[in-house]
Amino acid sequence: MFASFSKSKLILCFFMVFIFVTPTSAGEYSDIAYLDSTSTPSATESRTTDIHPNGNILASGYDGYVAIHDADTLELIQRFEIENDVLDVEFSPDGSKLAFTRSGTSADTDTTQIIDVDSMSLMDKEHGSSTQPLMVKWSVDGNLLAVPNSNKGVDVVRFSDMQVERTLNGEHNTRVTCISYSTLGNYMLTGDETGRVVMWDSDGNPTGKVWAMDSKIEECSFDSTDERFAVLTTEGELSTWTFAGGNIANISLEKGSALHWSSDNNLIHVLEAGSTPRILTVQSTDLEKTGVIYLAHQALDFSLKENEFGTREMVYVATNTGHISVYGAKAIPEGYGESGSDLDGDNIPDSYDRDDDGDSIIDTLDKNCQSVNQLCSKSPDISTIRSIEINVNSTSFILRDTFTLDSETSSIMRNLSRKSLIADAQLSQFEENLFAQSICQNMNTNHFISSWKNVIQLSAGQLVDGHVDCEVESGMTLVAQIDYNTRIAVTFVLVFNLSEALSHPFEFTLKSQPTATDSSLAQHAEMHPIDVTATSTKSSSVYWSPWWVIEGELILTLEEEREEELSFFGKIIAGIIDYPILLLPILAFFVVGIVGIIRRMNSIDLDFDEDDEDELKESIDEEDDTESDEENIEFIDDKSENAEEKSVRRKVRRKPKPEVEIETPVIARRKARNIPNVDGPITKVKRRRLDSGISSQQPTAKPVKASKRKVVTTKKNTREVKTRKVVKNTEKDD
Ligand SMILES: [Ca+2]
Ligand SMILES: [Ca+2]
Ligand SMILES: [Ca+2]
Repeated sequence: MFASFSKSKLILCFFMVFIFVTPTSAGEYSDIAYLDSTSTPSATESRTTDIHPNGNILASGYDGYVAIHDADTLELIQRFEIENDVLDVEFSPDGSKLAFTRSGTSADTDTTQIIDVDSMSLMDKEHGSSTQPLMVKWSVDGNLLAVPNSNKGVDVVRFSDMQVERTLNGEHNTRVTCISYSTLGNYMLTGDETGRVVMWDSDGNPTGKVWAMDSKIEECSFDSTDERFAVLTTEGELSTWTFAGGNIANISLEKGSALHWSSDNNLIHVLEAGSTPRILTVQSTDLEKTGVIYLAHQALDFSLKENEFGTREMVYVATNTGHISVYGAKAIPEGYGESGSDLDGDNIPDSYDRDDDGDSIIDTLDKNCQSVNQLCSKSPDISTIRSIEINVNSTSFILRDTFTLDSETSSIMRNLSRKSLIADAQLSQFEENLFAQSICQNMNTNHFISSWKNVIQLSAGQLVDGHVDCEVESGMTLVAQIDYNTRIAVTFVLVFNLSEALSHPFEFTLKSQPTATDSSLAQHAEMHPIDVTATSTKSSSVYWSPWWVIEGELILTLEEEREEELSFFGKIIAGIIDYPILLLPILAFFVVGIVGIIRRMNSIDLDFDEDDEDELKESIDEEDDTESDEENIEFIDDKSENAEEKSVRRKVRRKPKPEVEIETPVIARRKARNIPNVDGPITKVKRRRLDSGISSQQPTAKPVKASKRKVVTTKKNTREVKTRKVVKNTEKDD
């Protein structure tokens, strides 16, 4: 079961050795993690998978296709169109043939067929059955094939002419759901839907050994020495038995799906379905758990490849999608460590690097640049490079470490997750949570926590404890199935306690940029450069981006922010801006005032009309008087008009006083609002600063460990400076 050893495989082996000598007691995590997925055009509902005995090629079955992929590069070698759903694929013991079963059609009941592996062609060897044969098993010599028949038994078919050699009938009352040949070829096990397991001799006669399990048998399998066998039920009961029939060990899992013995019989790998799908590795003697891979997708079947130490090296999982997802140790990327200009500082020279500027847009698709003179692949998009947001409060130091996956990986991740819990095209919040959870469960969180703890140096006190959570920042839910561009951003939320209470100015140094932890999904993302933001509950934000590896350590100082004393009028304005509702009583007051004035004016007009009448009456009475008297009357009229105007103006001027009285309480409330304001993410963005004095420290094309200490202050600047910085990088690099 060993693949031929390419250079990258040798490196991979080196990694595996490293993993074995690393103690695994530091918390539960997976030694291998998600690597990649196969793709088979038009195929959906991957249901079954098997690996070639030499480990080089992988077979998988879908709704109407059998696909053969290279087990290492995952490239599609051949795709066979099949009339109906493929139920099982199984390589012959010598690897020269691939048998598969499929659902029949009304026109064609030939449900077991053979592919010649050497010529990659479908042979005309067929065996018909009027039932749905869920599985096919080769005898150890490769001369016979066992498939369930329609009589609730098994047909043993000769490969040579595909005719039935013998039948194993009469022992099961329900459909046969598992078949196993003993490795020495003499015995067979069959299991059925009600949980009954039967052992048969080489002539196809029942041995009289029968076992009853609690639910449908998903898998029954002899070890390679015929001393023991293991049985897994759909309800998750895993049990091991002696050949004679005695029970050895039992464990209960959530749901059972598939199992494989390790080639040395020391381990059993079990696919546990259910709400937290995972592949468990247990000791075969006591079923004690020794390893686990958490899956963020459905898992119907799996196959695996062992390395020379007998440990699973690669695991291939049928996900009920168009993909087989592959788990393994990530090989060192091509070109890693070679000399040459390396813009992002990930140790992969630009000539090899798929993403020179580390913004998760691969070079060939990178259109992010500010001017035509720039090379877009060397001008990082600040919003998608790795970002860290540090927030310090009185007792804790919280670091949000966000990485963005490239669009291809993101799209596959969404496809895998779409049906992980609910079989529909929508990605639910629960499915997103399962995805985030599996990231944290698979990674070595202790390594991750210490990777940051080791590079953060506080000027006073230290970081203690440490806890990490995984969250999906964006790109999972509400993304259309046909969207192949939206990228998934994942955040590790790291919370440390402070050994000393926070005091300002709070200075700390980021000594270097931690890389991705083993088995972490972050291994698939660009880790440099980094967009850095830091703030405390009482400081404004400090911002530095992009922080290039070559810039060396970064010193950040959080100064306590003192609120500028606002003028009396300023406070009133601020109060109204903060609480616009306060305008209502003021407006109401104005309205009431204006209405009052209008009413008052009307009443004055009435008074004057009466006065005029009286005066007119008097003037008629005194008609006999001299003409000069008439002039007097006119004079009196003029005076009364003036008096009216004056009285109106006075009333208006009196208004402003109550207006000020209303606004006064606003000032007090404004103060109470201040503290959360400092913390708010929106404010933080507005206040992002960059020290222009430091921005002149440009990375050179060749990475040199900078020993210069850089201090980031809260000196105000604009994002334009940052842009200019990027431009310079590009120019210098060019
Ligand atoms: Ca690089
Ligand atoms: Ca890169
Ligand atoms: Ca890029």
